[in-house]
Amino acid sequence: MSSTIAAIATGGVQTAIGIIRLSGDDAISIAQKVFTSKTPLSQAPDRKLVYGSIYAPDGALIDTCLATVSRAPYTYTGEDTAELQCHGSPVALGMIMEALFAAGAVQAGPGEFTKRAFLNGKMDLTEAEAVIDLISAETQWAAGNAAGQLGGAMKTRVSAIYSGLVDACAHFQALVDYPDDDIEDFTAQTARRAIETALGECEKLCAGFDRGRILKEGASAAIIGQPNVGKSSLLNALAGYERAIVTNIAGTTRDTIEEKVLLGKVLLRLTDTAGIRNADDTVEKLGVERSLKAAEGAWLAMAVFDGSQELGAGDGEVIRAAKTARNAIAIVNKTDLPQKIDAARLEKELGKVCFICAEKGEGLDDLTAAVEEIFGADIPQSDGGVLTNLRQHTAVKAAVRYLESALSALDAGQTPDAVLIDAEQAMAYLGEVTGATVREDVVSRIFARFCVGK
Ligand SMILES: Nc1nc2c(ncn2[C@@H]2O[C@H](COP(=O)(O)OP(=O)(O)OP(=O)(O)O)[C@@H](O)[C@H]2O)c(=O)[nH]1
Ligand SMILES: [Mg+2]
Repeated sequence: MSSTIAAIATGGVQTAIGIIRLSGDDAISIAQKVFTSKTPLSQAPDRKLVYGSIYAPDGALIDTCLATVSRAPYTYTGEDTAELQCHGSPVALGMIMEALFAAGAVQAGPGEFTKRAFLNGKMDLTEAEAVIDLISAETQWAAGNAAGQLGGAMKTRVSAIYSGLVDACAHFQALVDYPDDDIEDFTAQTARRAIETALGECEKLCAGFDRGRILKEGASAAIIGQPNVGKSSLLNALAGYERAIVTNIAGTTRDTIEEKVLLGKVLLRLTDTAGIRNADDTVEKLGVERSLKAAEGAWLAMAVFDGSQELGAGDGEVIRAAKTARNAIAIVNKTDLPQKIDAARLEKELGKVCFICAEKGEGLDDLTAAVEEIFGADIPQSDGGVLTNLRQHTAVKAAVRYLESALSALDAGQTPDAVLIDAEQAMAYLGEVTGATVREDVVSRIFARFCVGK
């Protein structure tokens, strides 16, 4: 028998509608104790709204609202559930929660509804983790991928690999059980092919992780350039507020400054950097080292140039640094001044050139379109079949190791039982991805990241 949990699902701020959810064996009877309606909730059909009133234990009216009940197993959690759609007053919702506690409900922990759904087999772990990803998605693309995973895209991919390995293990088991049989050659070959296929699929999943991470967490972009070209002005223009100090003194920015910015559909984790030049000053030298490092590890180098100046030796250094990033774009700033820059050379060197006036915020639409284009080409949208979750990635990587080991064991002519052990380990790790073989403490940690009420 499960306890009946209750939580405000709509957060603690004033909203038009505030929803309280209940789940557990007594969800409907507890809801009925506080909610009075013409048709009692215990007699209400599933998923039909019922109009009624909510009363405190002392009989005082708290709210008039709608309620709905759903009976196990056809519910989100797999248990009986009730939902009260009240007015979104945090005070009234708090009073209703008190009434529900008095009637026997207990406060739900973070993610407890989804945890129950997982434990009751309503969803696997990839789908459960997609719930939190969808709620916390910061871009349309991230939301799209999470929705796909919620729809079972990752579960389908991983389950297919898992079931291929079940077949392979059955073949190896046959070899272990009937070593002298003449099925040996055929069976060994079939089993090897199944392991190779599983390995290929796992490797494909791992290869997509970088892309998935960028999709989910945003792409790193380093704004680099010589001193005074307008790097910090660009950061401020994109952030929409004075994030970094801007002055006409070359070398104003000494250290890296970070800011998350949504550029069109692309979430960028921007880093403003110190101007790249041969500095004598120790602090500035360290700053320049950080600038070069930021470019090197970035998904995108946004190389800024002062359009009112001719390209010089220092710009060559900036171009070299930009080329160390995964993608690069040249940004010619200060278009409000007479132009002297050789934009054609920049295009030849870095491929894409945008013209902006950071001070007036001009040209940012073109820059946005250019970044979206680079992103779209490098990070194709996903329907949920791409790994975005570090825990899942770590487990698939471990499966890859065991599958490689299984193949080496086969190559080395080891006995089928040795290969079988490796293949079964790989299956256990794939089971961790979907939750089929995951430890309880890991499950608890996963759901602790959720919000209360989900
Ligand atoms: N005319 C003009 N001046 C600009 C523009 N953008 C920035 N500036 C000026 O250029 C100077 C340097 O701007 P910053 O944004 O501090 O340049 P930075 O590249 O961050 O410089 P460091 O931090 O020293 O490396 C400031 O005086 C800005 O006002 C622009 O579009 N047009
Ligand atoms: Mg600066």
